[in-house]
Amino acid sequence: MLGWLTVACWTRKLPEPEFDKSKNATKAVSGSQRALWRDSVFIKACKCQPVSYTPVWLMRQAGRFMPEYRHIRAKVGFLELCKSPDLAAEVTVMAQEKLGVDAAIIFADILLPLEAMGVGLEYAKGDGPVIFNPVHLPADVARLAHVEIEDSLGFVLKAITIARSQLNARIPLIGFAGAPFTLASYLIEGGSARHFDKTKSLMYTNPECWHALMERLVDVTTRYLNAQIAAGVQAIQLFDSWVGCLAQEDYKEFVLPYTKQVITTLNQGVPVIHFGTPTAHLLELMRQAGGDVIGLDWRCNLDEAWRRVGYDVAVQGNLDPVVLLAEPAVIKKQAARVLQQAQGRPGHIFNLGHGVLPNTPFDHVRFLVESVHELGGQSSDA
Ligand code: 1CP
Repeated sequence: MLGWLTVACWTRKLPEPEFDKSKNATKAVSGSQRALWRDSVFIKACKCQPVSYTPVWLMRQAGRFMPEYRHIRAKVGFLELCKSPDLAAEVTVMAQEKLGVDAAIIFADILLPLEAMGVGLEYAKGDGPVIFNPVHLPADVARLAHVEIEDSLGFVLKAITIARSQLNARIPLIGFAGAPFTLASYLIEGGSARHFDKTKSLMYTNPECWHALMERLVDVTTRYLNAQIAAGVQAIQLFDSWVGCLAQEDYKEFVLPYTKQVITTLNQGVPVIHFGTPTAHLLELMRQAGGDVIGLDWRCNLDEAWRRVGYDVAVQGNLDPVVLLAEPAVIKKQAARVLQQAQGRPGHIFNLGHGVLPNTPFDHVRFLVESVHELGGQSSDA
């Protein structure tokens, strides 16, 4: 362990590692009943409680960088995979086990509830998602279908139940949804965007339509997330992936009240991670909107960002995903820098500043997880 980490480990008083690696491969027979995840390093870190080592998981930890995932995808389309609970659960559990990460995230996508709203969704090869009937006018908002979660998104809930039963009982399962702004951006742009010009134009020129759309998205998202909690997830991540394109005042007026409403309407007691990019200018406002954990992208310094949001909230992040394309020595050095910025304070969850890139070598990802465990205080016999 690095010297500065030893000094900074005053918070890590627990003598016993909460997670025994040797048990990782053994699937829990009665995981949900035993609920060992309650004492996991991940859940404790979400609550800013001291832990014996820094937990790590990675956004997009199940994805194209993983050979087993590519193998499955060679036979099954992406939407079909999301809608096959057994396969989605398999991918979820496989990623956690192969990487040795401290949390699993259910395999799904933030755009699934939009498809349920009847706008038509396709993941075109190489071009990203396409929404066939984008929202531009109040009439488009009025046309959005009411979503009965069980009927339209029951496959995600089923995947959660299966994944929970197959995961090691010590490993928490994270559920997720897109935050209202990021979902609205896909609905309005009709897919991925660069400048979010259509989204912002609607916001500025037709605020009533904007507010009506956000209200619809808050309603679907809160019911969807509460259903995920009921189905068995232990934490929630709210992805506001593209919210950093907004100025502070616009975030305050057009986004904050809605994100806050989602977070406050979620069943209490389940930690919420509130993530966005590139959000250095929005961190205090995101904190106001809520979340037990603020997700940081790689463009900000973790130490400064944490000071700004306050040490009574946990932080997650924030290694640049591109670092994983570099050689192992660089990966380790950069991981050490992130850990050094966290100073061993209670409430740091190690992650990337955004998702794992598809062209990342699997071995590098695995090496990162091992390095974080080693540098972040996991004893070698654990
Ligand atoms: O196999 C493939 O080619 C599909 C690639 C892929 C994958 C693996 C997509 C398409 N989605 C996913 C899974 C996914 N998406 C997960 C699974 C769990 C895990 O992390 O392991 C999660 C959490 C998401 C969330 C998601 N989807 C976000 C938020 C996270 C982020 O990256 O900011 C977003 C923006 C999406 C939209 C999306 N899904 C897929 C694509 C190509 C896109 C568009 C991205 C863009 O607009 O740039």
